Amino acid sequence: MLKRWFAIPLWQRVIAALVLGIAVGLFWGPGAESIKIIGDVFIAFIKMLVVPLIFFSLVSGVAAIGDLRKLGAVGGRALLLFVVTGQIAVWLGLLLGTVIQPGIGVNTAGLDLGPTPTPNEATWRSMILGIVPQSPVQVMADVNVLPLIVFSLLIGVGILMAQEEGGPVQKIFDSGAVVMQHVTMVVMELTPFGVFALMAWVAGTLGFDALTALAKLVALNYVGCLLIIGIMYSAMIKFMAKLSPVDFFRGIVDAMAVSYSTASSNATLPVTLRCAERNLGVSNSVASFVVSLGATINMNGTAMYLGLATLFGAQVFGVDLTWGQYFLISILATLGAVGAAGIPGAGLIMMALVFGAVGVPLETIAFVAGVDRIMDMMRTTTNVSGDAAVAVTVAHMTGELDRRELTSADDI
Ligand code: DAS
Repeated sequence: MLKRWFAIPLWQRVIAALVLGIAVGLFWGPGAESIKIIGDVFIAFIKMLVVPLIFFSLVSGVAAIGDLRKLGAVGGRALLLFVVTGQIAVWLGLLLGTVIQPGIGVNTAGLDLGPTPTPNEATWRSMILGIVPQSPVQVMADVNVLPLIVFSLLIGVGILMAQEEGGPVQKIFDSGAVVMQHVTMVVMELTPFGVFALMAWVAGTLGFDALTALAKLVALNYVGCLLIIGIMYSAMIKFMAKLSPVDFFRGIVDAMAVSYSTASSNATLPVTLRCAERNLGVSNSVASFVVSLGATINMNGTAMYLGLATLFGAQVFGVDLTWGQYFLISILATLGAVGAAGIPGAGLIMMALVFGAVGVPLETIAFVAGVDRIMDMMRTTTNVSGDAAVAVTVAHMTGELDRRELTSADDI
């Protein structure tokens, strides 16, 4: 029985749990609240992953650069493109959430929200000081992601400066990152059960209004991702890499298919590397640096989603946001995307980081968790396409793009 269960791809089990959960919830009504605990346990396991995943994945990703000098021509251009595309993605998510307002109209009066996080009233001075991980262990204990990201990046750079590449310290982080990815895969096996319980709770206590709002969120997630892929990446490829977008997407179609089905940038990495090098003519050194680092820190689909989902949560639970908080969301969503590991559910994990800072109830995570996998598949496809787009662009800029390699139509 168990063998047959695990033989079914996880995403199909999640979709089945989603549909079943909605049906049971609509039939059962408010009584479905009694099984929400299953979903809360699932969310608690997801939150357990935040600190170790960020710490090991980021240190390992930075140390994998292998040589600080690489952070020059190739790294500098790649990081600049990562930041610029990430910011455009976040503000696209904020624009979609503001204009369409998917979370409006849900009656959450009856919901027990638990402790609503108080908005971050930090002053600029305390925010800047807050970025410094004065007590790394305390930062981890408090799940304070911003200084944790800074601490992780510094440890990675420290390994590079100590020329400790391949040394015991880097080996600990490399294997730690792999171990954490496997631990996450184990936790993700709980997804069908968590999704079933949470969707039954949402459907049973909040009814069709909530389901309609979730459908709008999923639709906007796809619209945002398709705009990033179809407009932002196509423009980058055409005007910066001087390449035909059709040739580009034809060259990475395998990576897009694998990323959509696995919802994991890390799992898709070997395919993305092969597409970049074999189909698009990116040199091995640029591809291995940009695509590998990108799989860890360049997640434009996730950044867009974190901006959109924060507004969704604020609208559902009636939290008014100021422009200053919009700006804070844009910073934290970008950092959340940087900190998110390339594994299924990373975006769901990072939502807590952004919500807590602007006073959006963390209950929003439970509310959207049921449909996260469907959205994650498209977010990951966007993330992976962005890694390939930056690799091709940087390769062109640094003379490391062999256009003879470019696959003609009949080679695919
Ligand atoms: N699944 C993540 C990835 O692999 C993206 C996300 O969760 O948003 O890129």
